[in-house]
Amino acid sequence: MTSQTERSLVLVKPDGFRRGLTGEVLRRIEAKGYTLAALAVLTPTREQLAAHYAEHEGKPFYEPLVEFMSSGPIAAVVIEGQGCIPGFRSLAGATNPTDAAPGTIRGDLSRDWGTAVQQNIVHGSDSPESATREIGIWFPNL
Ligand code: DAT
Ligand code: MG
Repeated sequence: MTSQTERSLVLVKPDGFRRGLTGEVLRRIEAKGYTLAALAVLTPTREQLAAHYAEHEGKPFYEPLVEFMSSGPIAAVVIEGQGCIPGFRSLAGATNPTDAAPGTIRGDLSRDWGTAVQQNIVHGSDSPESATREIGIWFPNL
């Protein structure tokens, strides 16, 4: 890893995993040129989700978010490459799938299902500090 290389934590959320879209998400990451540094399939515990989503505790969508994220298996992925933190956020698109542009993961593959929490296929770290913290939650041995 060069000094400029960065890593980001990507989650294929239960909606994406359940719908068989993990391969499509990984395809877009690899087609962009980022590499996979770690990959795991697991059902998140509440403890992992409380740590991962600590910044959202107390918000109206927090409980539905934790409920949704623990509803089934996810794919946790560490990706690598210069600029991959903002780069993956661009690939993912806007948080709300209705607003996400066509061509993005959320714009192409999701929609508003009328649920209390947005089901938007993927999570991606939003800063180098978040990436380091989040990778430690999902891959403590990395
Ligand atoms: P992002 O996943 O784009 O970083 P976030 O960190 O603000 O977005 O929120 C975490 C997740 O919570 C997001 O992916 C979907 C859900 N969410 C965010 N804001 C919401 C809202 N106002 N109503 C319903 N769900 C929301
Ligand atoms: Mg976020």
